[in-house]
Formats: sequence, structure tokens, C-alpha cells
Amino acid sequence: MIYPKRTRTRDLFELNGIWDFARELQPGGFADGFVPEKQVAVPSSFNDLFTEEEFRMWHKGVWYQRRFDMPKMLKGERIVLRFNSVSYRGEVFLNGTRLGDHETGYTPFEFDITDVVGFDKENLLCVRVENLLSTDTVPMGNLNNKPEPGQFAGQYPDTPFDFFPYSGIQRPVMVYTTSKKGWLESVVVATSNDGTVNVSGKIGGGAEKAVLSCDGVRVEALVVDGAFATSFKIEGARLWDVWEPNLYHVAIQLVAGGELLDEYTQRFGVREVKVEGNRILLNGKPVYFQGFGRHEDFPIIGKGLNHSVNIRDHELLKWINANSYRTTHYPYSEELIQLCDEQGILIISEAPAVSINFEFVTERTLAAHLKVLAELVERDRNYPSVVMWSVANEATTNRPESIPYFKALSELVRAMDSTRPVTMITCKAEHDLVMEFFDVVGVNLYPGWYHLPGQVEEAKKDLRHTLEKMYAKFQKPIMVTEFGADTIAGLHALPAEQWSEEYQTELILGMIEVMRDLDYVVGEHIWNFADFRTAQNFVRVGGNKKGAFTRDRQPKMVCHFLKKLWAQPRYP
Ligand code: BDP
Repeated sequence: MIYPKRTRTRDLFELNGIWDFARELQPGGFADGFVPEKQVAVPSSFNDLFTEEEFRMWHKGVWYQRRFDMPKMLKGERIVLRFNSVSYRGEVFLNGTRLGDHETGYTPFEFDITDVVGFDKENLLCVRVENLLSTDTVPMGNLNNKPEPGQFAGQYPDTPFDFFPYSGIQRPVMVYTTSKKGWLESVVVATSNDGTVNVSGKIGGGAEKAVLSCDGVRVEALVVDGAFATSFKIEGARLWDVWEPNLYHVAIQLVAGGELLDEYTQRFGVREVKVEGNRILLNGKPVYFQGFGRHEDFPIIGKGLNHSVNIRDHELLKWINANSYRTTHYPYSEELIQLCDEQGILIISEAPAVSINFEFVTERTLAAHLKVLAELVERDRNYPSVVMWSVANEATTNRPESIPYFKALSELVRAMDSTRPVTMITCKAEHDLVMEFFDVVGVNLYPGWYHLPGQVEEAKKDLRHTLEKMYAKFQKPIMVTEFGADTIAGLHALPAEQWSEEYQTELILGMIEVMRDLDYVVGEHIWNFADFRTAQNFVRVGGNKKGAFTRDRQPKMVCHFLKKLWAQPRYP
């Protein structure tokens, strides 16, 4: 799959805006059209749009519907309907015909609707959306109706993670066209720092050859068995780097019998990432990751794509001198990753596998995990900002059943992409059993918050001790991918105590001091970039308040210190 674009051979329009909405209060009878209960916005989560509690907490089926016309100029073209994400499960009907379904929110899916879409009548599009998680889904949920032991026990709604399980058509819906004769189905661009660019592609329909043009270079490749592969060199290539987003474009034309069937331009950057000893190297130079774990989360829209929020967030990252974030705990919108490409922000791209619990894992959990991981790598592998894959966050990787499971995940990613390091984010510290499969150790540690509350000096000792044990065991670079303290903006205390801005500042700066004293620590990602909405639970005061910024993106005190600290490069 490639990101839809309008080109000389392709048309594109979006089906965003106001749709009809109804909960599935009885089974059946919706696919041919229904009487709406409400109107709903696309893209958006639906949960926080309405005033009634039962809508917010609804995880069973809901239905979206809208009508659209097809312009007659597009008759004769191949027509594709694409959803950039539907969380968690989407089942799609066009004019009463079931097109198919897709599981695991956060990755795109599409259907060829050429034979179903009408040109002489209005089209009726109905989508069933469901957000029920189980032991077979990724992320897992509703673990045998048994509240998870630990900090999230008995929260409402009951999920094994704390962020609110928002649902809906949260990203754009698109209709695009290609020629019926031949079209580019997928493309992979891999680069080396000497300017070598390898491009391979898969073709739908047929074509004789692919003609590629990039930066004044033109090469041709024959299409054999529906695929082509070729390479070329950009002399004196300008490398893609942090806040230096040099980008190139390769125009790919598919040709048959002298006719141009398809034209598509793929953007890419020339850059290399690798792990050597205790360093992550970007373009041969060590890079220290300073930034945050985040969430796609904002008042009212929930996890809905909003370009203004994305722009503001990146402005704040630049202001605070961060260079990176992890897409905790699921793939973020492709539009956001594209913005990272354009701005030079480093991304650790994470599968939506948070809190996998091996007490409940089934073969179907692994199958769902492998499927969504493959979809993520396919979606993001041409984006230069994506410099590392994270296959999961905080699984019970102290249990032996986790070993074959994570081996399978690591093998899948490496088979699909050998150009990026792979990590897994553990909460099991030195008791983790799967780090042999990964290049960088990611670890979430909360001394000073969940244990040793209020005791910054003790927390620092604890952190040092844990990191030393981990390094002794794993002998790999370690990134502290989460640490921090819940903080109510405007709450002050001298001496510092939990929940105050002073405490967050002291704890975070103290943790960083320890990390920077240990040569093998290659990154500090604070939890979290901004406050975010969670399920209801006595450990959360109006959501998770570990944000350095508030939910409406204003800085807490710690930000001003981080801005200063992060202005100085970690490695000379
Ligand atoms: C970590 C999780 C993260 C939570 C965080 C917290 O990875 O999703 O939000 O704890 O408790 O364990 O704030």
C-alpha cells in the first residue's frame, strides 16, 4: 500500500466531515442505511463529542454512514476506498455490499470498489466500528473479565493500559483512482550515505517498465512478474538529519506500449542509522535521544487527526530543544510521521502492543501482533524520520513464554527491514528475558513515583543501581524510554513534594543527571510530552498528569529547565 496522492494519473478526494452515527442497539439492519442517533465528525474519536456518559463508554458496535457522488469523469478508472485507521475494528459496506473488515486500529486498509461504486446514483457508505478488546487482540483487553493486578486494577473502563480507549474513524477516509491497466501497488526506497538509492516496487495490473527520475538522474527498470527493482546514485547527496530535513523525491512512471499508466512520487531521505558498541549512530555520528513518550490525545477530538495540534506539538518540541519521540503506544497518523520527515524529528515507531500479558496470550494474540507489526513496517519504512522500530511496550517479558513470542516479532521486522535498529520497551528491568533479540534496550522506570515516592535522592540511587544491573546483564545501549511524575500545573511546594511542579522538576533533572553519568545510556524520553486522558481510577486525577506540558499544551516548570539542558549537545 502507498499513501494516496493526486498525480497526473491519479485523482483523490476525502470523505471527511460530518457523518451519521448510531449505536448498534440491536443486531443487524444497519448495513443498508439507518436512522441516525447523532451526527459525528470524521476524523475524530466519538467518545468526547457527546454529553451522555453511555456514548463515551460505548465499546460495542457503532455505525457510521454517509453518502457521496462520484464525478462522471472518473468512470472507467479503478476506484479505491481507503481508511487511514478505524479503531479498533472496522467493517465496511458500500451500497449494501460488504467490502471486508480490518482489525487493529492505527494502520490503514483499503478496498477496490470499482465494481461496487455507482456513477449514476448516490453511494451509501456504512461502517461498523467496534472497540471490544480481548485476549486475542493487540492491544489486549478485558482479560477474562479479571481486573489486572497492579496500578490499573478496577479502572473504568477496564483496560490493562491507562490511556483512554478512544474509538471511531479517527483518521481520514479517502477515495482515489488509478488506471485499470496498471498501477503502483507498493514501493520500498532504501538509501546509503554515499547517495546510493535502491528502489523496488510492486505493480497491480501490468506494465512493461518503470521509469524513475530523481535529482536529474533517470533510470529504467523492466517489470518482471509484477515487480521492478533498480538503483541509482545521487552525487553529493545532502543527508537527512535532526532538524535538517533534506528530502528527495523519486518520480516513478509505469509505462506500457508507450502509454503512461501511472505516475507516483515517493519522498525519501538519505541517511543511515545503526548501533555500534554503546552508541546509536545517525549518519555515522552518535545521537543521544532527548524527548518524550507521547499520545495522540487532545480535548474533544480524542485521538482524531488534527493538523493544528500536530503543528503546535512540533513547535513545542523545537522550542524545548528535543530531537525525538516515541509513538507510544501505537502507530501515529501517517500525516504526523510525514511532518516529522519534513521537520527533522526522530521517531521510534511503536506497534500498538501495550501491556501484553503472557498469563493470557493465545496464538491469536501473536498472529494479531505479527499482522499489525507487518502493516506498520510496510506503512512507515520509507519515512526517514522513523529511525527505530519498537515492537511492544511493557509486556510480561519476565515469563519464559515471552521468549519465542518476541523472537518471532524480531525476526519479522528484520526480514522486512534491515536498515533500522529494533527495540522493545521493558518494565521488567534486569529480569527481562527477551533483550537478546533487540539492538537497543528500552526501559521504563519510575523510582520517585510508583516506588520511593517523594524521595528524589533515593530514587536516583535506585535508578543507578537498576541501570547498572541491566547493563551488566544485557551489554547493550540503554534508552530510558519513560520516567517522570504526575504533576498538577500550578501546584507548588517548598520543599518539593509529589504532584507539585517543583517535584517533577527535581525528579526529572535528578534522573537525567544519573543517566548522563552512565556512558551506555543513549537516550532520555520523559513520560509524557503532555497530560492525557485516561480511564477513571483513583491513581489518576482528571487523567495522567505526567505531562511536561498541560493537555492544552502550556509548559509546566520543568520545561524551562529542559529547554536549557537540551540546548547543549550531549556528545561533543
Ligand atoms: C507506564 C506505561 C504508560 C503509563 C505510565 C504511567 O508504559 O503507558 O501511562 O506507566 O503510569 O508503565 O504514567
